[in-house]
Amino acid sequence: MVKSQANISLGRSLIKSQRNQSTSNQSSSERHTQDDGLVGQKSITENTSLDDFLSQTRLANKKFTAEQATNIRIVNSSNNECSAPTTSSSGEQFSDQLLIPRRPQLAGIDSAERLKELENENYLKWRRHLAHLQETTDVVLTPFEKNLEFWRQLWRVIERSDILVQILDARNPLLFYSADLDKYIREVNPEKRCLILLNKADYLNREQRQHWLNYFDSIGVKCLLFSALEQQEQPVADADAPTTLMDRLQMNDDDDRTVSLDYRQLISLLKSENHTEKQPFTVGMVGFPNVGKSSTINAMMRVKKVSVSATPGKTKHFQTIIIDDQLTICDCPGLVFPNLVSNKAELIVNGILPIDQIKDVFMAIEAITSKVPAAVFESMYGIMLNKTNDNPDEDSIPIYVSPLELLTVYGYSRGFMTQRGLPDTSKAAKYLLKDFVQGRICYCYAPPNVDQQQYHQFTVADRNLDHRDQKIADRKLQRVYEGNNLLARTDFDEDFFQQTKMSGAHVKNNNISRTNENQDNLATKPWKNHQHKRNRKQKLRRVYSHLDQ
Ligand SMILES: Nc1nc2c(ncn2[C@@H]2O[C@H](COP(=O)(O)OP(=O)(O)OP(=O)(O)O)[C@@H](O)[C@H]2O)c(=O)[nH]1
Ligand SMILES: [Mg+2]
Repeated sequence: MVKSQANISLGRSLIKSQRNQSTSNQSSSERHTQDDGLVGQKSITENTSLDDFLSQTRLANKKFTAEQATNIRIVNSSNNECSAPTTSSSGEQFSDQLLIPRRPQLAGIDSAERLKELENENYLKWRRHLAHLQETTDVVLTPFEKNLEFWRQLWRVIERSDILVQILDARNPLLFYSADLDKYIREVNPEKRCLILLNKADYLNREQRQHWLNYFDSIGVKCLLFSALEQQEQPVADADAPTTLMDRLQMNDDDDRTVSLDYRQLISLLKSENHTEKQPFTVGMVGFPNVGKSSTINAMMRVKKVSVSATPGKTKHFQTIIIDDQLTICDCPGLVFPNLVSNKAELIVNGILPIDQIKDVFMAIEAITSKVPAAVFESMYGIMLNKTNDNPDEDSIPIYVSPLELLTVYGYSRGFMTQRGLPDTSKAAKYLLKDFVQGRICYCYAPPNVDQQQYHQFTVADRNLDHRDQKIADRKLQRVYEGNNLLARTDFDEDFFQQTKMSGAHVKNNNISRTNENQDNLATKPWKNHQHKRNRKQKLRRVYSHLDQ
């Protein structure tokens, strides 16, 4: 039956009025504004100055007219301020000024428009504060999140949650930690608390885990260790078994905090934080992009409930997942909080920004080669590198490699070539960065007051070849070498002329070459010799010759 147009529009208007009613019935704490133009947009960490200016004028609700030729200022190019940013040694003293934007107090706000205006105002104030901090000091900030819509989503998650779990990548926890988030959640409601979950604990050994637990204890923050990947990989049937070897060795020691939590332990620990017996208790998962917020939720659910990706910025809208009738989890999109980082390359190698956003491949690879010794690359990729001497002491053994050398040699070895026949360094850089971000080349940062050299030591793995495999590989290599090394052979010319003799080109009446060819053929292919058949036929003819007469 075909529905009439009138029925459809009646249905639509009923749905619309219902939706309006439900919005107006919401409690004041659940009122949120959303800039329709911003929904579904990407996270913005870097803007051109014009984009930035335009977005700020839009938020400030101001209109500008262009003025030509009146405001021209000549900038001396020799005095250019665009030099590479550096981290200030005195940067830590400003860490208490690295704030996240606050949502305006809802009391006394009567309309959504007014709330939106105040949110924009607060956001602009916050941007000005950070800009002022950068201008007046030598502090260089992380390219932090500049899309207000993402901050609105964080505000929403904070208001819904009873506790916040700040998820940090265990390889470099302080880069991902925002002390101000802890402060802000208490400002919203003094009953709310913040926990630290060091995810990707599978990258750390026992001593490293202990160092970080000691550090967070010393600053009075509750810290838990978890590995979403290990928990996901654990088969459902073996759910009761401990996961890693280290965890198996320590399975009897319940009090050992260096053992990463089992997903059931994590769930019960979160439930135990519910001191007010609120049902359901809501936990917000927040943090930088790519730290494993969604993976942790999937590990807790034992199924893939939310999407996960190795590319940062996968979750774009917050989602609510019900674990059971006592516990609900909120998955928040990843946000880059303001922090002190030397440059954008640092964010890329730490997996916070997508590798595709890379502009200067050498700067990004420098961030890796300055930490990882050349021997690690050599053993991992089976290449030989020319090392540079980083140490001013002339006699010291060079252990590091320059980005150009690494990219060139690695590019050659993988066959990444440009059309001009040169190694494709940008393609090589992307593969190397991927290996670093995904932990195939693992580098872990020490907490303050722990010596980095002692904390993280590289062990160069032999290339997983046992003795027999190594022999086979050597023989193969030798054969390839011998096959290719034609100049070393003494019979090189003879072979060549032999080949032309055997070429068998068809020349009319050239019996010599054909006879030669036949003889050669008979020598190499005996099944082509039909002489014996001819003999047999002649013999038969002789035997039966009387019948022919
Ligand atoms: N080694 C290891 N990798 C992990 C672990 N947890 C997550 N990952 C990997 O980290 C990457 C990012 O995981 P996600 O769960 O998408 O991270 P997210 O925090 O939700 O990221 P956004 O949605 O972009 O904010 C994926 O490639 C995961 O496989 C872990 O415990 N160990
Ligand atoms: Mg996610």
